Amino acid sequence: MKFKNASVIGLGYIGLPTAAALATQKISVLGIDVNKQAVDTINKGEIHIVEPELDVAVQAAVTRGYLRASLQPKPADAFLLAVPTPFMDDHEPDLSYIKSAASSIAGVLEPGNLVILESTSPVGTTEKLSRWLAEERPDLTFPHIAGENSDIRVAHCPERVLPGQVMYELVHNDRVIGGITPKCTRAARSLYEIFVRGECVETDAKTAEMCKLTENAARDVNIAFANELSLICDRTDIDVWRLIELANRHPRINILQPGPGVGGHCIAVDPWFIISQSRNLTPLMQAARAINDQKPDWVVKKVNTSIEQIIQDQPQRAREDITIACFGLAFKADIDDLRESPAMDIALKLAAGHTGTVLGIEPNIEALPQKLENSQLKFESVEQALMTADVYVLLVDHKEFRRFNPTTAGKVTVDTRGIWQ
Ligand code: SAJ
Repeated sequence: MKFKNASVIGLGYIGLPTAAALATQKISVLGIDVNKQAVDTINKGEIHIVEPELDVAVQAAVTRGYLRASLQPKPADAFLLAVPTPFMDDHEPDLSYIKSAASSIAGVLEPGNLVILESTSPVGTTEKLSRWLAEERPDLTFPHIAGENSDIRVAHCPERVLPGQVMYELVHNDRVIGGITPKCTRAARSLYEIFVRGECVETDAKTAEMCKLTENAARDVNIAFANELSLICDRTDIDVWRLIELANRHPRINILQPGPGVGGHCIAVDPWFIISQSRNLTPLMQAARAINDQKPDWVVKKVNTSIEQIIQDQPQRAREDITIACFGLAFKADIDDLRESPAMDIALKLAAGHTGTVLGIEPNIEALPQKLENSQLKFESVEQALMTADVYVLLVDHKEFRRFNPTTAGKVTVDTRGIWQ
């Protein structure tokens, strides 16, 4: 299948880089988003999210006329849906963004079009997408009913890029591509081969859906193992990071790193898409979720124990005179993303429970988000925090925090990432 143009629905952390990657290969791309500000920003050749090298790619694509953003879909050869798939309060997946994206493109579909779901989705969602489109376009045929002879091809190709390395991984990672029929798979593959240098591996839609969920669930289970080890090692006074380093010297062992908990919108979310469809078959994944979700509370307790220790050692110290500094608020190293961050959760819990000052240090942002202005957490610079803190809590292994080590200066530290060990 040949493509002259494509439309990407959802211009966030995945959609915008994908749109730019296609546009770089001289495919004329129309990006669609419900956020007018994002649309206006992109049309100026600028970006509304933080991701290395994305600014240059978007600016070049817009300047050369290959990328444009709009609130309204238009006909195109291919449509890529890259919208969020969060979960609801009961951990059931929320597919409403996919449904409304489907609804927004249904009216402009034409025979021969390809529709690709990129969003991480529970097994069966690609077929649901095909059904939703069919309901809105009874004049067209879709692969879940018409099979290989359908007017429209529908496939799943989950994104797998790591925030912070998106532009590189988008091009170099292998892609798993699963259509509702083999013809759908091949059509999607010919689109990705335009910009992907990794291998484009063919499968069916269900396997592709499960593959993406499996990758993130595997990472969650592995991190949970590391987090469980960190609790055991804390009690037995063993350096867990050294322990893991030594164990990983075994040629068939590769344990990940413990931390303050698992954050972001993927690893802590996607296992639920498997669990919610197979509750009785997923005790391991459920245990991993529980272990990783409980880690922030364990860290809060650990900090409180350190404060007790200071007061015990220096009875003249009042609790309200003790300053806690939380180094890092983002959900992982060297990014500015505070959403679903265990570090932020810990800092806010400490701020709410401690009678003294609690400082939040995050070199990747200018100020705390407005909604936190009334919290007890005080935004502070690294330098100022280093001068005033009594308890140093390392929550994110940002490069800025590797340049000093309060442990060597005899300070009280709670290091959840092992960089000051
Ligand atoms: N974390 C640890 N210990 C580790 C690794 C990570 O505690 O050893 C924590 C991080 O600090 C963070 C969380 O896990 O809080 C998630 O970070 P991450 O770097 O593991 O993953 P994400 O969410 O940035 O991106 C993941 C990636 N998936 C895998 O590596 C299997 C990425 O490739 C996916 O594209 C992305 O999810 C996604 O969108 O699904």
